[in-house]
Amino acid sequence: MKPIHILNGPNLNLLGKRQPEVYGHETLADVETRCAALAAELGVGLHFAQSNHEGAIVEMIHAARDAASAIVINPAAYTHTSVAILDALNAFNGPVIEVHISNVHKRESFRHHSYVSLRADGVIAGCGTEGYLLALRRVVSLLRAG
Ligand code: CA2
Repeated sequence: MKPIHILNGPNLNLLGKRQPEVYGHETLADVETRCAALAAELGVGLHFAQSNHEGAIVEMIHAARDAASAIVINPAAYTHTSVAILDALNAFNGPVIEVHISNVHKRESFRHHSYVSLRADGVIAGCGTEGYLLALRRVVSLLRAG
């Protein structure tokens, strides 16, 4: 099985450094460590990345077309704005799970709409950083079910 790509959008590099009341105390490096441990337990490869640039995320999704069996993505603010990320995901063939650390539906109304949800096979929101682990389990289960 090709690795699973976990992609993160803008400002998530600040995780654990600002707004802990919304996003918790873990850093993105902590999240990557936990995901890598779970991936090893599940016997799958993992590629974990973050960018603050929309075009770079589009290119990461293009790269995943050949290199990944599934995508877990937290597009951050681009969730609510980016047709380009939606179009890139529509050109990817495997499972896609969208993750949000916070419960976007409990927040401002502009966070209630997601372009990415038009493509995602599942959405996890409001489960904190554990959402990444739940998403990883879900894509492995979808891939194993064939
Ligand atoms: O809840 C999520 O995971 C979000 O995708 C996070 C985005 C936000 O725009 C989405 O509506 C929901 C924001 C990511 C910014 O992350 C920060 C983390 C710590 C400090 C500052 C920003």
